[in-house]
Amino acid sequence: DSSSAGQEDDRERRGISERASLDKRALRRSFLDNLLYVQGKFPRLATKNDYYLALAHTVRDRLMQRWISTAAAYTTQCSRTVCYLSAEFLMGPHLGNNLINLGIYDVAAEVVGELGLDLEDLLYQEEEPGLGNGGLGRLAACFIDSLATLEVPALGYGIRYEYGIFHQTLSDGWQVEKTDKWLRFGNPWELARPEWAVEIKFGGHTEQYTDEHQRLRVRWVAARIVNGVPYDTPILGYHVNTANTLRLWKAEAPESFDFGQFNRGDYAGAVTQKIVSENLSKVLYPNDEQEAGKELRLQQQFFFVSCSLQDMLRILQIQRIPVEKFHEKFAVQLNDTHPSIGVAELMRLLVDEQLLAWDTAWDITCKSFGYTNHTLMPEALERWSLPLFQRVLPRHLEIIYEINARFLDQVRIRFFGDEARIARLSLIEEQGPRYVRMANLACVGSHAINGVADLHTELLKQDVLKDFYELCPEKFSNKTNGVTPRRWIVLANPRLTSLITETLGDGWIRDLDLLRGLESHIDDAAFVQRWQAVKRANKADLATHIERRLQISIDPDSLFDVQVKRIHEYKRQHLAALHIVALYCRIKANPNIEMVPRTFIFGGKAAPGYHMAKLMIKLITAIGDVVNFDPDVRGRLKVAFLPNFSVTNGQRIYPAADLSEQISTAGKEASGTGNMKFQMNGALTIGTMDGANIEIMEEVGKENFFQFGLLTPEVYAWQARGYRPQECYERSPALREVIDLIGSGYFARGDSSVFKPLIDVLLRYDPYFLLADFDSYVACQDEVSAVYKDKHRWARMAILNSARSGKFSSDRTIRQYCSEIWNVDKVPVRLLSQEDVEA
Ligand code: GPV
Repeated sequence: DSSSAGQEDDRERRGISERASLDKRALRRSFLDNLLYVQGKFPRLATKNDYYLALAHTVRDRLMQRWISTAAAYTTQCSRTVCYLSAEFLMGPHLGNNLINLGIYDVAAEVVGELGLDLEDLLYQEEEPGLGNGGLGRLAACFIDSLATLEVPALGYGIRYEYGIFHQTLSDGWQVEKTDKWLRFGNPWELARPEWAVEIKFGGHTEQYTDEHQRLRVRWVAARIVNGVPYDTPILGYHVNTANTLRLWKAEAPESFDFGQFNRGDYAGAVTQKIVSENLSKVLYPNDEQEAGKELRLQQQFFFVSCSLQDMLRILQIQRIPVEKFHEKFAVQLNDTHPSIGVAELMRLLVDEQLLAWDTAWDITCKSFGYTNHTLMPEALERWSLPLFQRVLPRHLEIIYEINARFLDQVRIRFFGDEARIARLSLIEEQGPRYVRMANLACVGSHAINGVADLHTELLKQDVLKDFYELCPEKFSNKTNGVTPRRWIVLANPRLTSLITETLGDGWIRDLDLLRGLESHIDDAAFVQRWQAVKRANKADLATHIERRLQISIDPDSLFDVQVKRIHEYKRQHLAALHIVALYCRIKANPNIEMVPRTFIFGGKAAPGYHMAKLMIKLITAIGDVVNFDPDVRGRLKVAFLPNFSVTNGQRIYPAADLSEQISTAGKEASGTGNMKFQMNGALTIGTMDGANIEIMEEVGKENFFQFGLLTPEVYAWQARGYRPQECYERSPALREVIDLIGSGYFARGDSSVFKPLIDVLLRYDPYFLLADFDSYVACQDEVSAVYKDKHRWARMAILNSARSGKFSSDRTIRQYCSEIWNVDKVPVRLLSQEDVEA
C-alpha cells in the first residue's frame, strides 16, 4: 500500500541498506533465536516477559550497528557535542519507541502476531525506567530524542537510580508509596562500561603545596572515594542512523580502596563502607520542586556531575584535543541547578588536576556551561547550608569563595556603593544561617541563561534573577519547551497517526509545522467524521482500562475532562475538585437539571512528605466515592483518580482527552509540557494565562481556547493589596455552598476534621488564589459544556488545536538551543557495514 511504499522511499533516500535485517523473516528468525539463546526458552515454556525480552534483544541487536557507526563518525570527526546534565531522565518504556524510530513497528506486530502474541501486550511488559519526578525529567527525555532525530552529537548524563520514582497505590483513597524495583527482571537496553569507571572523592580536607615550578597549589585529601560506573543506553533518532548515548552513573565501592587502612581489619566495617558507597545511586528523591536539603542529595549531584566532567576529559584525551579546547568540544547544559556544582568541579579539575591558570580555567568554564531555570517557586531554589557543604565538598567551598570574591569585585566597580545588590548577587547567603546559593553559582558560571516559556523568562528577568539580568542582559534568552511527537503522537496515538499520515503524508513526524495542512480539511465532513471516530475509539479504550482498574463504569460519550501532572497546590487540582462539587450541588438542588455528562480523570503523584498534596488526592477520591454512586447523579458525573500516573499511563490518557486542565495560578507554572501533549492529540485547553498556555493560546487563537482567571500582574496586585479569601467566599453563593459542603464532612462520612486543614488554608491564606479564580473558572467550564453540545464545532476546534501545535515539538526547541546557545551542528551518520566495523 501507499504508506509502506512511502516508508520504503524514505529508506532509499536515507541510504539505509539493511533490507535484510528489516525483513520480516529475519526479524522472526532473530526473535526466536533470542528467545532460545538469551532467555533459554522455547515457545511452550516462554512467559510473556520472556517474549518481551526476546523482542527487546532483537531490537537492541538492530540498534548496535547504528550505535557503533555513530560513535565512529563522532570520533573520527571530533564532533562538537552537547552534554545534557540532568539529575532526572524520565524516559518511559524503550521498546515501542525504538520500533517506531527503526521503522519496524508494523512488521514486528505481524511477526509476533503470527506466533499468537499481541505486540501491545508485550510492550506493556516493560517496566518503565522512572528516573524522574515529572516535567523536568520528561523534558530531558524529549530533548535527547530530538537531538538524535536532528542528528546532533549529544550525550545525556545522569544517575542510574536503582529505585526510580515510587509506585503509587491508593488505599481508602489515600496515596500509599511502594518502591520501584525497575531493574528486578534486568534491563536489556543498557550496557555497563566498567572500563570507563571513574573515581569520585568526598569529604576530607585540603592542603597547600608548591609544585616543581614553585607555584602554590592545592591538593584535596578526601575522606572517601566512590567509583562511578557508566551504564550506556542507545538513543536512536527517528528514521536516521544516529544513535546517541544516555550515560547514567552507578555508584560502587572501589575494590582497590584499602579499607583495612581505614578500618584496621574491621571487615564488617569495610562492608558497611561498601553499602554507604552504593547508597549514592540507590534512590531518586521524590520531591518535585521542593528542596529537601539532604546531604545524600548533594552527594548524588556531585557524584554524577564529577563522573560526567571526568568522562568529558577522557573523551578529549582519546581525541587528542588539548584541555584548553574543552569549550570548543563540549556545550554543557545544566538542567536546573541540580548539576550546577559542575561550575566549581570543572574549575577544580582544570586548576588542581590539569594545572591550568585560574583565569584560563574560568574562561573555559564560562564558555562551556549554559543554565536552564525551570521554576519561579522560591522553595525550589536550591541552597546548601555552609557546614553541610564544607563537610561534603571542602575544596569546592574554597573554589566558590574564590569565584565569589572575583565576581563581587567586578560588581562593586559596576554598582559602586550598592551593598544591598552585592548581598543579593553573592554566591553566599549571609543573613541568618549561611548558605551556598546554587542558582547564583549557575548564573555566574554560565554564558547563557534561559527560561522555558516566554512569560517565565520575562518573570526571571524582572524578578527571580533580576540582579543577574541587570548585570548581564545578553546572557538571557527564552527557549519555550516542547515535546517529542514520536512518543506523544506516533507511539501513543496510532489511530490519529494513521489519519494524519493518510491525509498529509508522513513528513509531519519530523516537521510538525506541516500539521497546519490539516486546516484545509476542516470543512471536509468525511475527515471530521474520521477525526471524531479516532477520538471516540481512544476514549472507549481508556474507559475500558478505567473500568478494569477502578470498577466504575465510564460513558465514552461523556466529556473526558483530564488533569494529569504532579499534585501540587500551585497546580490547583483542588480547584478542579471545587468545580466538581459545584456541579454536584446543582444536581442535588435540581436533580432534573440538564447537564453535559462529564468524566473527570485525575492522575499524579504527591511528594511523600507533602501532606497538603496527599490531602488533595484524598479530596478527589472522596468526592468520587460520593458522586460516582449517588443515584441522583444518574451517571452524569464520574470522577476517576487513576493511580500511578507515569509515562506509560500518559500514553493511554492524552489521546483520549477532550479537555486539558492547565489551571495553575498565573505566574507559577514555568512552562508545563503536558499542556502540549494534550493539544497535539486534539484536546481543547481550559487554562490560565500561565507558562506555555499563553503561547498555546497565541497559536490556536482565543476562539479555540478556554481562558479564565487572574493574570500574573493581577495576582501580584492582589498580593500587594493584602488578599482576603474570606471576602470571595462571602461574595459567591456557589463557592460558599461548595466550601461548606466539604467543610461539613459530607465527603468524609460526616467527619469534618478530614479536610479541615485544606479548607482552613483556603479560607485564611489561599496562597494560590483558588477562591479568587473560582467564579471565573466555573463560568468558563459552563462555556466548555455549551460548546461540547455542538459536537461538530468541538471537533473543528480540536482539529485546529492539533493543526497548530507544530511550535511545541521539541525539535523546534532543540533547533533553537543548538543555534542560539550551543552553537552545534548536525553530523549525519553513514551506516558502517559489517566489514567496516570488523576492520
Ligand atoms: I525546578 N519542573 C519540574 O518538573 N521539577 C522541578 O524540580 C522543577 C521544575 C518543571 C516545571 O514545573 C514545569 O513548569 C516545566 O514545564 C518543566 O519543569 C520543564 O521545564
